[in-house]
Amino acid sequence: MVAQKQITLNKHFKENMFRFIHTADIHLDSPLKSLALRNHQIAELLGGATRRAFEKIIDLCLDEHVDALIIAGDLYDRDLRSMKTAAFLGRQMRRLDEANIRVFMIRGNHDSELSITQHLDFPPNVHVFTGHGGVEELRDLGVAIHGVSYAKRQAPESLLPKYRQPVPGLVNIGIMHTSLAGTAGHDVYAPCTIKDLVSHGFDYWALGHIHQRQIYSENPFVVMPGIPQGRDIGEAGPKSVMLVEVSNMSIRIEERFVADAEFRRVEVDLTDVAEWQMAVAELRKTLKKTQEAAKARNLICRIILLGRSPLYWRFRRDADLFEAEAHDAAQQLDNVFVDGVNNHINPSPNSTFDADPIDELGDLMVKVAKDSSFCSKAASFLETFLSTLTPELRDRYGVNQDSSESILQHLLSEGTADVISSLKRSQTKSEIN
Ligand SMILES: [Mn+2]
Repeated sequence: MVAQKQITLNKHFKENMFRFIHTADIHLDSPLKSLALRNHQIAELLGGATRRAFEKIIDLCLDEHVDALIIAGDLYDRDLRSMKTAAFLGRQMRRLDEANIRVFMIRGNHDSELSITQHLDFPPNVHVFTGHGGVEELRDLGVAIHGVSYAKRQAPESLLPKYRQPVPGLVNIGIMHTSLAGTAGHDVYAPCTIKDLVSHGFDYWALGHIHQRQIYSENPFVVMPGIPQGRDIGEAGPKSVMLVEVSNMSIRIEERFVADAEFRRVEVDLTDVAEWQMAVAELRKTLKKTQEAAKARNLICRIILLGRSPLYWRFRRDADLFEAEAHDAAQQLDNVFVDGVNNHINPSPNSTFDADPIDELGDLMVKVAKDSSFCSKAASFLETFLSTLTPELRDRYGVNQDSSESILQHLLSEGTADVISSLKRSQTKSEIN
């Protein structure tokens, strides 16, 4: 089911209809993140995914016979160095031109006016707003489209003052690339508030920049469509564009899924699962269900193992074996891939304190790791170790007192568990021999 929402315009709008697709942040041909490169199948899949998603957006424009495509910035990822990217874009834009579909786009921080190192050969249906901003009036269709491009990569001030007032008697659409009020720890780009946008008097704000889709306001519409193709597990979930219809004094929006590959975090709860084969069966079942719910043809999963399980030590010891099982399970479903397994299993209460001497040793080690005199000795050892590192590596391991304390705790608990699981491994080996 697609999400649909509608507002009523309190102004006269002509009989005719105006329909458009709103997208942003395509980041065409953006380089692969290092994680994807570890798995050649995923690397191959993601290598062409932004292009395939863009092609699907063009297909959707043609299938729906829309009047226009609106791109709210960051169409490509960085200065357009590749002739191949430019040629691809030109081809796709010409497909729209042949169908009399217009394109209205602005440049964002990734594809600002300054970053264009090669001339884009766009057909005449494409209108790119400049850094000064402007308005395109389509009087026959009853709409006015406003846009302002990024002149430079940075936009520390609000761009809203550059937008004209709404054109009276027309439905006004504003295209803006903005980080809105911003998130702590991130640079701001053309900062402004939802309230500022709402009070400007436009009927639909077509935003871009934030990769997570969100409808910030419904009257008027203030819409961030999100990235149409996720590029790593940080951009998980179904990805889409907005199909917008202006007609009969109303605006209706509809979400349409376009991603070629979808990332998902797949949680597998192994509470009380005591047999390895049962854990594998649970994983297979969960993968199948996830595939059925996915919106894209290809699915890239990050498996998250959870719960309190008697298999805790086995999973710690045989993590590589379970990862191989996960790849095998994925391979048996078409177009499903696993980009990693995160083990967050906890020991079940009755598996920790049995008569096994190694478990008893583990219990003792956990207690010792909490002892204050042990901790201060370990801390001074860590300090000595950190002082032997290069400054860059030291930065990665924490630069202040608080972070080195949490690193110490992390190392102690991980180290304890690793020692126990490797002792268990040698115990198993000696049993076999
Ligand atoms: Mn951006």
